[in-house]
Amino acid sequence: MSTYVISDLHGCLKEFEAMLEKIEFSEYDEMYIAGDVCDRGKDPIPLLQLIKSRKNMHLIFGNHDEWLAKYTEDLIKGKSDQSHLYYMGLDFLTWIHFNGGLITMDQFMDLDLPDCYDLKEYLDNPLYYEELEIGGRKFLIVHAGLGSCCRSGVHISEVPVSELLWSHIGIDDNPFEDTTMIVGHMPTFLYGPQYEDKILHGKNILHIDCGCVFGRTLGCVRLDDMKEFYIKSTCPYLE
Ligand SMILES: [Mn+2]
Repeated sequence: MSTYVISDLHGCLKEFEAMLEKIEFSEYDEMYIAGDVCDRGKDPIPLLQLIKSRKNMHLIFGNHDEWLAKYTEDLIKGKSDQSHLYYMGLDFLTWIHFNGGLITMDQFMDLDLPDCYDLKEYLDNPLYYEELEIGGRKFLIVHAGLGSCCRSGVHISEVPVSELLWSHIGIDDNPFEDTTMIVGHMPTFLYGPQYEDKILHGKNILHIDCGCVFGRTLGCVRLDDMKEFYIKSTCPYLE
């Protein structure tokens, strides 16, 4: 039995399936998805449904998953009354128009009503972080960072959800001495061209978003032996 962590799938179902094949993922393994399953890529809703259907896949929310969760009720209303969606606020428009939410919204609204409610129920009970101990080594998995709580002595339960979802963490900014952090959110190529296409190792912290949806790679780490696995993205390359 092995434990894997992956992040920022952003609708990249094909690459995720290729990764599952590569790591020979079985019912005896566990997969933690460190947020941002939704938006930008081709298949966010089928991907979310796949993850939801597998007992051994655990979604830790990212900001993009939070966006869908926040608006499921409105989208369900919009299925029978489109005018409902004309009056959504700036945050909704920011999600739909500037952050790749349109495809997620479209695919969600194309679902049958029972499937909409199934997904809504799944998203109504989010996980924002996970602490694991594997082979005597402690791990903390979170989507983005700790924000202003990034200081020694802090406990993860004190960190506001908005920071866990949205903040940016520096390459070496892990305040926990005895715990290895694993984060996504910020594609590694944005830290510099030398970090492109691979998992970035900071001081006791791994940045695992390798920018799959931006045409780079999908990275995955196995916590039992810290072995890394990669799948080349089929998405268009974006600067
Ligand atoms: Mn994110």
